[in-house]
Amino acid sequence: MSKSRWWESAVFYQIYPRSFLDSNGDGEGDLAGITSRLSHVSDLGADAIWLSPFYTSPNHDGGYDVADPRDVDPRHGTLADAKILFDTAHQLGLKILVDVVPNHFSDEHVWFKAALKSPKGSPERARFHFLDGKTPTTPPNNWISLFGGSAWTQVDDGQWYLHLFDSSQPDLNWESEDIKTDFEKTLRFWIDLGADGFRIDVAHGLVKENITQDHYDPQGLSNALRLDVEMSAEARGKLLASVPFFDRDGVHEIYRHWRTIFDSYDREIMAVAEAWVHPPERATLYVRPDELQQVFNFDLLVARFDDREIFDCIDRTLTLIGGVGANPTWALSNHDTPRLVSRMGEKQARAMALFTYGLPGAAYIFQGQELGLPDADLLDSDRQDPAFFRTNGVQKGRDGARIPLPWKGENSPFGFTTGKPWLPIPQEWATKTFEKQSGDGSSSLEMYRELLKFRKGLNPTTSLSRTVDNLTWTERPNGSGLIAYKRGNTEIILNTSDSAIELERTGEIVFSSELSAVNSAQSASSDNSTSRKIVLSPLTAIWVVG
Ligand code: ISL
Repeated sequence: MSKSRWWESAVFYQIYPRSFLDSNGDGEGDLAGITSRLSHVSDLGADAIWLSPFYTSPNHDGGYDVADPRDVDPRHGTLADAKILFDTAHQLGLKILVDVVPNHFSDEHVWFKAALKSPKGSPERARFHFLDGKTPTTPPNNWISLFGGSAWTQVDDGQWYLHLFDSSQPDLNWESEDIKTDFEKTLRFWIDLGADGFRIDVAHGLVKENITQDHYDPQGLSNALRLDVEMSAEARGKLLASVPFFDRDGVHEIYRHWRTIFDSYDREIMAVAEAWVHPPERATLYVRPDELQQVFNFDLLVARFDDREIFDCIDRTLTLIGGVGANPTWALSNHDTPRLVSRMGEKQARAMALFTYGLPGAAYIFQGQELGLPDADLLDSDRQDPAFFRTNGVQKGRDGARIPLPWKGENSPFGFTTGKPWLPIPQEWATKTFEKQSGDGSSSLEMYRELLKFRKGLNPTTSLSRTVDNLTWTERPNGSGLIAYKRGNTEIILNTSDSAIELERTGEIVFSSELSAVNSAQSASSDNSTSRKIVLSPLTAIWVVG
């Protein structure tokens, strides 16, 4: 039986369970809450959901500190709730990705507790990275945690364990057979419960090299890794490209093995790698034919609203990912990065969505992106992200993008919970609730619904989008702010500049990112000839058909 490559042009809606909907009034979202509002996701026009972690966890890093990868945290419900969620999603025609977190466990995982109680050199310690220090008080090397501070924490008998993230997230040793077997069990567990695939957390981090040595940044940005300081996304990307704990060739062997597990099922199981790699060519390795089906493209997630930057990123991705016969993915925000509206501005965010989600390949939408939510300003006393604490506030952290969703009513918490939400929801969001936006043609929500309908028109069959060949650039960056591409008889045009741009086109504008929709994307027939003048407003994208 041939399996359907359902993921190729699918729209994935990312659900951050803590912040979607709380069904029991404890202030945190839960699986029953998600189930009760899945219709929002299917009505939006998404094809799949990606669920961020809901597993047993002390929750020091929003659940990415997993204490039991095969159970549900009581804050989020039970395994029975997970099964109901999966079944309901399938009934609504939605596929399900769950997050798998193979770089680390929580320090509350039974294996880490056993390691702490076991002596140096024991098999229990060999599942993690326990080493002696350089001196009794100096860690084994100078690696720095991505959340700031040393990547090593000392235990009672003097040894140190490695954690690339929080000290409550000990890194796993992928040379250990126990770890390999345990993850195979976890993958099968969720597939057997009904999951259709996985998002692989820190997919580039599993293999570490030269763990007994200090690392010196070859670009001279610093003589130790200073990830705990503010730096541009580009500088950070380059710095991380050089480190001996990311994107080592050895990770691919793990994913080749995982692929054999996925392929052993009679339905199509897929995975998307969260791999921040540099240079972008390195990303193609994760999607070779015998590896994973997708890799996130993070260039657009950090790009500025600039014609050249956007064009370069898209064009490079199509060439590289298409070059290995894989399909691209397009994400504009997630739970780790500033929200699109805060990164670019409201108008720009709408235009960016119209331009990006017409591209061939899969689209990822982070919950609340469809509502046009910005990041919230938080009091430092409300913050929970370990990155805030480990950098002594130098990095504000990611909480601003993780605020619970505003559903209805005039007052915060807008139907999210009957209790106190785990992060406060700004009262100004009264105008941004799902209820207020539903049915309002000028709202972000209705624009996304419309957009996903139009998008389906571009991808009527999966075979059409299998290759990236069906895209032609019709306007390349020339300094004016204009870029455009065509797929079939649809041209998608973006103006990133502050000035209106006049164009001659034969087709009709069917869709515009401007608030007052098609009317203001002036389209006037100058005479009866087939070509007409289009005035494309500043910071706007349009779809032209014909
Ligand atoms: O490598 C990076 C940047 O170049 C990092 O962004 C890294 O890949 C990222 O922080 C990993 O994020 C994921 O794992 C974290 C968790 O806090 C995030 O929420 C999750 O998305 C640790 O599990």
